[in-house]
Amino acid sequence: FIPEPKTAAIVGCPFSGGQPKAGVDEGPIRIVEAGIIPQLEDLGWKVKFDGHHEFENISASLTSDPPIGKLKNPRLVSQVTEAVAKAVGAHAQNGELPVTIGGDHSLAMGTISGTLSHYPNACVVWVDAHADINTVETTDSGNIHGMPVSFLLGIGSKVPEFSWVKPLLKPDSIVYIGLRDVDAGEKQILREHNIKAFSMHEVDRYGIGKVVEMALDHVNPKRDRPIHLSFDVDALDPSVAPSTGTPVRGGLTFREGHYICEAVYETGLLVALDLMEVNPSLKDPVDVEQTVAVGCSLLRSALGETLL
Ligand code: HAR
Ligand code: MN
Ligand code: MN
Ligand code: MN
Repeated sequence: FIPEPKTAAIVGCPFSGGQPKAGVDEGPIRIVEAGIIPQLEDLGWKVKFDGHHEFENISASLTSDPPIGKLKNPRLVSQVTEAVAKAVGAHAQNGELPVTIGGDHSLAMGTISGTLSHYPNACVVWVDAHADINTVETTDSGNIHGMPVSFLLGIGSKVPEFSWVKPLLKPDSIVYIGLRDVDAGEKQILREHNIKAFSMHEVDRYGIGKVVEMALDHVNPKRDRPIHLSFDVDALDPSVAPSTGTPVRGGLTFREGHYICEAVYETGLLVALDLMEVNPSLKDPVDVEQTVAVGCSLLRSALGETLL
């Protein structure tokens, strides 16, 4: 799908409005400072990066952004993710592979909308401790980073402020890997809509190799659909990626996380990539450096770095 010479477009998204903890907006800045661009160039990619996106004008234009129902910062999240959707869609249209670095996972409302605008048949592999599928009705926290999938599917009651989000994603076109902290309401949604999910229980039972094969067999049985990989760093065990806003014990090992990225790359079908929720302000410098480094190495694995 991506023409040669392969070009990746870094979409740096310093954004934290989908959740309450400051610092996740520094994630993309640190990952770029750590050298992700030359690292991807070393893998043979042409890498475009024209600076991190600036969402300040959006925040500045919002004199106030009171909650809508439980949803926090709804106008800000909507306008930022709409801008991200346009950026990602334009990169895809240009034949580039958008690599979106967050920032919190509400951004995936934008990235996946952008991908589907150009590749309507794309499927999504969502790697996360969380299902991020709460609706307006089921969210307890009101943090929109726990909700992007429901907006993409068009489930739950509609919020006019988010009318730009088109329900382009079908429930059989997304598969989860790594889940272990799923709210009761989310479990019900997953069941109701028959959404395939491989939790850590299945990773333990079958091993990561079999889980990725089963996941791809579900969303992409003929291996002919473009793939959007949305990777929340909290899918990894907190011992591997400690500096993230909602760590949950019992996560993917370093190798399991990288294996998913390698296996998706090997399909030759990857058209868009997200790496979200690295928050460099939550831990000591050693843990932060480890988390930033693992973010970089996940991105390299998804873009073709091999062990041999
Ligand atoms: N399910 C909880 C909520 O809706 C927490 C989920 C959000 N945490 C994330 N997303 N990092 O993956 O608030
Ligand atoms: Mn750009
Ligand atoms: Mn997430
Ligand atoms: Mn998560």
